[in-house]
Amino acid sequence: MSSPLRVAVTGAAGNIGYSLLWRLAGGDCFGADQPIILQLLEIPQVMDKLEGVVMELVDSARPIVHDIVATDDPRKAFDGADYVFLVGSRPRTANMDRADLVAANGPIFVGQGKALNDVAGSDVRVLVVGNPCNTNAMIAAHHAPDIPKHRFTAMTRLDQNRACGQLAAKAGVPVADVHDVVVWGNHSNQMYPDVTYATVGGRPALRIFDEAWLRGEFLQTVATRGKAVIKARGASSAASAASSAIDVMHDWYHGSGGHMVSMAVWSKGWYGIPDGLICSVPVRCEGGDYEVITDLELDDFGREKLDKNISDLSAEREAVADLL
Ligand code: NAX
Repeated sequence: MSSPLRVAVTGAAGNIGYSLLWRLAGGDCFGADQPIILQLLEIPQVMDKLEGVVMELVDSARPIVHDIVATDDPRKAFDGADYVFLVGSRPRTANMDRADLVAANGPIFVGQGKALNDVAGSDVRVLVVGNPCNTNAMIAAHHAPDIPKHRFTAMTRLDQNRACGQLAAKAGVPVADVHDVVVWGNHSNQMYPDVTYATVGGRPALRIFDEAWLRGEFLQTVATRGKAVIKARGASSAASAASSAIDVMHDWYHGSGGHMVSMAVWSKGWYGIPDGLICSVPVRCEGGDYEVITDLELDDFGREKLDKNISDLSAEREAVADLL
């Protein structure tokens, strides 16, 4: 057996955490033979609940879990961490708009970025799930100057997976037959799931689905899926979010099998996305890293969608200017 990976999870006593931790402990992310040490972070008021989660993890007796650390100190949670899931943040409440959410959660990622910078492992990779995840990832990366910017990503994989699910259902094929769907932009209802290069059952998606459906019902369903889940379940997406977080880190670690996947990453100016915005783009993962695919064509519809996302992300950056 190889030596354990240190895997940190924040918001570990929350809804997503309750699903994510068991997928990690079951070996779905790094492999069934790869030992892990779970380093779990919560806020002081929630440490009792986290203790209960730890009891259940212990009671699950998962063989790859070599140790569990539960703490309210980010420096302890991130100490030597190889892979970090930043899930913890304040959820959006009834009368909060996106700007309020940005203002409420931004400061969390200042402190966590600094702690990562000081104590995380030298090869650390960080996935931000807590919303607004693109801007939170930008804030954390900004405050971790010693960690290369490309080691931070924000999660748009749930949007990609939602899109794949809809395409598979419409075509009547297993979702495993859907490849190379790409999400552009912000993790918000403005994100753009692009099927221009996607295949379904080995055939180009554009030859299977008509444009009116792709730009209408499909786009609308994916964009409002989070709300639909809340309406049906009475609670926000948790297991699907955890599953998508596993997919991101799985592919980052093992590779994406030659396929394009979506990661929101620190822009270097590709596709006209201003430097330093964390924006979802197509990538391929291989050898423990990812490469942004920088030469795809966007049609006028896609360009307009991406431009709207760039404008939203720029406004979010403005709103947190005092934290940068
Ligand atoms: P919960 O409210 O169930 O859990 C969040 C947990 O984070 C709580 O236990 C809370 O105590 C903890 N927390 C708050 N501040 C913290 C801090 N400073 N350090 C450590 N822990 C802290 O929310 P949950 O349903 O688990 O969702 C977590 C986050 O994921 C939310 O911001 C949510 O909006 C976001 N999501 C992001 C998605 C994405 O695709 N990027 C999809 C799902 C989800 O909406």
